[in-house]
Amino acid sequence: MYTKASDPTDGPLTLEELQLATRNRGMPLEAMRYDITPVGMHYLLTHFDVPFVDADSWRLQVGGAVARPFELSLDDISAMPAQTLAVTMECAGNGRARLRPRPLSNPWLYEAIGNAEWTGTSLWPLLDRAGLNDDAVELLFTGADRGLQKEVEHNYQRSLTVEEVKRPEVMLVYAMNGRPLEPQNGFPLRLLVPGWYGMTSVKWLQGIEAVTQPFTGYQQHNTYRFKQSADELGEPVQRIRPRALMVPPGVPDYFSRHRMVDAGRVELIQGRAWSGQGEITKVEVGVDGSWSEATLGDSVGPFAWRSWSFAWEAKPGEHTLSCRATDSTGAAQPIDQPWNYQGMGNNSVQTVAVTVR
Ligand SMILES: Nc1nc2c(c(=O)[nH]1)N[C@H]1C(S)=C(S)[C@@H](COP(=O)(O)O)O[C@H]1N2
Ligand SMILES: [Mo]
Repeated sequence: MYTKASDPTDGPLTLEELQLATRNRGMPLEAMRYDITPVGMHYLLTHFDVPFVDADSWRLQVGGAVARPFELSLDDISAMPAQTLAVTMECAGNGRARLRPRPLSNPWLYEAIGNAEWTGTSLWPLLDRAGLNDDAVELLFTGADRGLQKEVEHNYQRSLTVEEVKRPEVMLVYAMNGRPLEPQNGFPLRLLVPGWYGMTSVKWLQGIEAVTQPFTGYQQHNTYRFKQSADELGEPVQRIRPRALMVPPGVPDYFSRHRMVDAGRVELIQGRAWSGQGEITKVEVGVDGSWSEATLGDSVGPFAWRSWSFAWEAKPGEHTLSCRATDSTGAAQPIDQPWNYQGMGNNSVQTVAVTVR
């Protein structure tokens, strides 16, 4: 029987969730050893189908409430001043599958993250060239992919306020880790909004339209909301909440992923921490519920994760390791996350069970 996605569940994973999970892979947490996530290990989230885009005939349309609408080819955009930025991206639904009851959508645990090096051109100079009308309030970004969600058919679209797109780090990107975007990451061009959860960084971008009313389309109004029930509008999900994750220590059991560590030596627990709200100022590691500060390493860039490490004297027995980040706004990760209807922004602390033998 088909389980409606509006019925949150704490039952077994449904085939629909599995179907989404096999299309939308996560980043294996051991990949946090790399400063820059290899493209093939970066997480993926695609709502509909990956569209087939012919780069030669593709054009980006810039229009709406502007004085001078225009279109650009990929060559035009590649010829503009380029910047490269390491940016940690995270899906707003990361952690969803740990909420009870479990909201039905892509069932992420911890792994909807990646830190790529993106190359492109800053968006604001382009909008300046188009000349925004005085009554323009938002920019609407349209992707080439199309499908239905809750019976509403639409192209994937998200908007941002004029204020937000003035940030120089908001860019149109055509390369990831020095290579043209892969089809699944938005070839030939995507928006990149550092600091915001991933849904804002529209892939397969084909249009940018200045609008005079706030956009109320499906991906803006019906989803990406912190809310308690279907009929509530709720607050919009925007910036990435602080999170620390650890590289799973020792070796795993294949099926359960339970970790085994050898006793009699100091185990270096390491990981990454990030926040879209401000710099990471503290990471703590919990060993069986008792917390100590980890040593912070460098940040890979102003919008990228920061490394951390902690020397653990592993004594024989069963242990629970946890990690918790705090950012410069004072926000810290909760131990228990209050439930929300769509399973958004669950940044509760990671716990890893370890057997020391
Ligand atoms: N056009 C389009 N853009 C999109 C999406 C999509 O389904 N279609 N998914 C969004 C979401 S929810 C996330 S988390 C990121 C994921 O980017 P990635 O697959 O390159 O990691 O892309 C965003 N941009
Ligand atoms: Mo997402």
